[in-house]
Amino acid sequence: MPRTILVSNRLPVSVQVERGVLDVRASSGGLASALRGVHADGESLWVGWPGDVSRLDDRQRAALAQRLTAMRIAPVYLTAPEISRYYDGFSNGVLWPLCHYLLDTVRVDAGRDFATYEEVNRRFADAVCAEWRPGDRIWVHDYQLFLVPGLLRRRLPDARIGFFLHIPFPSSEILRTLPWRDAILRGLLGADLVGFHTDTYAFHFGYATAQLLGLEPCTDAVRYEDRVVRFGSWPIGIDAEHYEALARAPEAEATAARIRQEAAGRTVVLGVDRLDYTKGVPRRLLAIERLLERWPPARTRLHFTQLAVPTRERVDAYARHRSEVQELVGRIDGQYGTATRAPVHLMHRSVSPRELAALYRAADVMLVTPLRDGMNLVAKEYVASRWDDRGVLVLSELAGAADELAEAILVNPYDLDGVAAAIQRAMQMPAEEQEARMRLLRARVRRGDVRSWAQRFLEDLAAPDPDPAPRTSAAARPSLAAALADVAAQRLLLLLDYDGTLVPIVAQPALGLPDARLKVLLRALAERHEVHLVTGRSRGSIEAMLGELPIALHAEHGLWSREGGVWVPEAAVDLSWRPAVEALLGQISRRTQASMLEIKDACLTWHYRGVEPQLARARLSELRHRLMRLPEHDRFEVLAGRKAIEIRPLGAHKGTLASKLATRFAPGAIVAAGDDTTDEQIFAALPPEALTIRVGEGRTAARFHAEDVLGLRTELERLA
Ligand code: GDG
Repeated sequence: MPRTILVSNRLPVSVQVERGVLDVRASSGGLASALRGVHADGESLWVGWPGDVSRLDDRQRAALAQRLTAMRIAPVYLTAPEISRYYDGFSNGVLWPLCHYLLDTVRVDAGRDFATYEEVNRRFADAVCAEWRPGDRIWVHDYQLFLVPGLLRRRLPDARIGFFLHIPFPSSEILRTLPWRDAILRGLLGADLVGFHTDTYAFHFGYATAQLLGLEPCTDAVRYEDRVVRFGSWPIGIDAEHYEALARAPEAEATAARIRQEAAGRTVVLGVDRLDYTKGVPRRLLAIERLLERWPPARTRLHFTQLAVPTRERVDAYARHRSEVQELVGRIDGQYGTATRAPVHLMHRSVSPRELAALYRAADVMLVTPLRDGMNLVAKEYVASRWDDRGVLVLSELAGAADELAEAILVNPYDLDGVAAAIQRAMQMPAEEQEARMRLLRARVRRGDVRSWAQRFLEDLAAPDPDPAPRTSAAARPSLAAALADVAAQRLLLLLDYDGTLVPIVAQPALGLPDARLKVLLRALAERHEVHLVTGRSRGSIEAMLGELPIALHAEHGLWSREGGVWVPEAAVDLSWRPAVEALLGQISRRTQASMLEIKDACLTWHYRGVEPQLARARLSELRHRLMRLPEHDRFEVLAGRKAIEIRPLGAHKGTLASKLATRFAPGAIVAAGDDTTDEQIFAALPPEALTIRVGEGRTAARFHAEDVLGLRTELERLA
């Protein structure tokens, strides 16, 4: 039976040794509780790190292994140095602050940490591969495991892989500062479905694939290699019923009453956060200070409790953060406290779920003001606990939860005056308004609870691809080496594209020069075979680079051929459309930074490789639209290439040339290689027996694949 394999850094349990006794405890935290339901309900297996087991002896380890197996858990054990580099160093020292837009906090020079991050991600992938059976779905979680989907895809090409990110996916302008950004994006693109909390994060991801990898994403999918990767938002929820039940329990009522009594008629204001610098506690305290300063009644009416749960204390930034918070609390209480009362109370510890529910029940005003937060479950837990429809939520607009919880008082956490004013407004909000807002909030939190979140993601993961590409696993593909070895003894017709096929694509076409080894290869091939270079470049450009070699050159997709030493035009071509098209392209090119218009003898090519992706898309659609409206529109053809669009005479393409040349050779003695749509016209024009080779991934009519330029060149060396 197919299963769901859950993969996350932390497991739903964590292992400790207390006075030599093995202790396996349920671990807390949003992710573990969110997935616990999936694991309990269905056929599933959970792969993750159980915590530090270095102090266990062999007997305890065996006992632990047995207990984990019984819980359907496959542990990935990590050493202390691994934890320090992969978890503290790279995950929490680099990725965490980066994704929360705190560039100054990102560790400097984390190369070694990244190497360990890669290594540990590989170990997680190994553990999944060891367990995976055909039909199993894999669901990988969070930023500690960004590379896992990509690593899995290489080894399990046919597996269904989902990924969910629990923290914000930053704007691509932030992501681009990360030296390992490409690896992270390619890792994610190994998945079939990539999920985020909000549409904004999903948009950032799509945009980053365009800006940083040059892909062409649509709103919710992007083609990568030979697959479609879907992405979108699946906002996580909480177990709303459970929180409501906790808050309804008489015990919680009693504790809440005690808290209110201690506040002695003051307004109970609450903050609940892991003591993490992204949660905005210092600024929240400054806003409270501002309120006490500006609105004197607050000095006798406000009772603020901040529960600050210890977290990641081994990371330097967290220790500094803790002292900053403690100092601020001291300063405010020093200034505004009396002999018997302090306006701010700091609880630096964790509390039981029951106690937490009681705190939520007691709070008249809840402050959730992170500087950035993927979602923020505390906001939802507060709402779910308020079955009496009372209380006011003040929520940062920079938390993912703000997209759903619009009836909260939304604030910009960087605006101290704004936050102070919002707290005052919350403290003064009439009961009817509280009720109206809270009722809507509660309905929404209950509807989007954690079960429906997991169910919807897993259903979407199982759904068939919208536009399936034929999937051939690498192993099932026919071997190019063997096919070439079979024909090597004959005299062959070689039709070779240039850019992207014999040399890598570079930013500027003028820089795509042939290296000495390529020239040696082409010369050697020409001694035994008939070599034709078929390019979209102009005559002048290709001749300057390869004119000295004894091979035939074809420029502008075959409009010009040089088989002896002189260029011959294909046939009389109608160029009456050129002036109008050139004027239009010139106009668009001038308005578009980093684009370039290439003017050849017959064709015009507009290159937009470096153009800002959204602008490029808009300009392309404008261009296509205006081209179609030209009176000359039936005299030219428009062809989309790689980050370039080409306008050329009707009917002149590489395919026309290929079929003409092919008549001179037996079908089995033709070898053609290319990397983009213009080369597909060659593949389509040749007889089915020809050895057609696509360089790189992508939809193709070619029979064989070469991984990249170097891969193809190595294969061609067999023929020389
Ligand atoms: C990440 C993302 C996203 C806290 N203190 C105690 C305690 N908690 C519980 C809360 C809540 C959870 O921990 C914290 O969840 P958050 O969502 O607020 O924040 P992160 O831990 O940063 O979680 C976040 C989440 O993943 C899920 O995708 O929402 O944006 O950063 O459930 O109640 N629980 C108990 N005692 C405490 O002292 N029992």
